[in-house]
Amino acid sequence: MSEILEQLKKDLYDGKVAEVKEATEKALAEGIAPGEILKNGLIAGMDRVGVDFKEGTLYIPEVLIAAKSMHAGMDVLKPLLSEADVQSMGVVVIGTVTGDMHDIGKNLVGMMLEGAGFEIIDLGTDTSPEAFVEAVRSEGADILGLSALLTTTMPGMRATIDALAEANLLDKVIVMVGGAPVTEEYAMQVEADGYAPDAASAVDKAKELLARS
Ligand code: B1M
Repeated sequence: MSEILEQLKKDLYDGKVAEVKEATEKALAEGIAPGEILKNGLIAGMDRVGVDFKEGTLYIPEVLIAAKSMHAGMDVLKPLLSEADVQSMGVVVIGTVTGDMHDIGKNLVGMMLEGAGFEIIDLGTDTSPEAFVEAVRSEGADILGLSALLTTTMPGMRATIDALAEANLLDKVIVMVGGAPVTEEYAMQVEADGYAPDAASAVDKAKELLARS
């Protein structure tokens, strides 16, 4: 592992916002691919945060500042990950489900889809089923992406799918779900059209589902 990525991981863990931005720029200047910086620097650092948060050696304020650092690094990488100048592949409405404030993974999925040529309408976090339905209708979405990071908010996926059915939109939009606690089995259980474990596979899955529709 290169020294700069090790530094990036450490700075992210320590919540050093300016240093994370700097290290991300330095890694790019050293010729490291944006995808590798993301995976082995930013995401790897955030994974360590997650482990220590779970074990109780890091607390919410520290996690929040690490998340802020993650965003600072992602801001540098975003134009590079999204620079593919291709015709629109379709419209994706994406958001984190009701009651859930986590947005880093959802933002990554949005960035990667954008990079693959999709038009992204991001509804942010804590999005109600009604807001998803309204956006799917008004934006003429091809795909709806639902993200959840808490076991307690996963039912928001089912509620959103039920609301789409009630609005007669379920057969007009492809529903994709994901997030750390979400599984393929859960996706089937809530009758989503597809599931992806990470941002890169979300792009493959979106293309596959569109080709099948
Ligand atoms: Co929270 N949190 N958090 N948190 N947090 C987790 C999720 C947790 C696993 C930590 C732990 O205990 N180990 C735990 C959930 C336990 C559970 O339910 N199973 C947890 C908890 C409990 C909580 C609170 C309840 C804590 C509290 O208040 N007591 C609270 C809830 C607040 C709320 O939402 N209502 C809370 C709060 C927070 C912060 C606000 C402090 C902060 C969020 C900041 C932000 O997002 N802006 C935070 C963070 C940062 C985390 C951890 C540490 C990191 C999450 C993250 O960003 N990961 C997390 C522990 C962990 O996951 N390691 C944790 C990096 C990101 C790149 O990965 O989001 O998994 P991820 O996204 C991946 C894939 O999942 C996938 O692709 C992404 C990229 O590869 N993916 C999709 C995601 N969405 C997808 C959608 C798709 C397809 C793929 O299709 C549409």
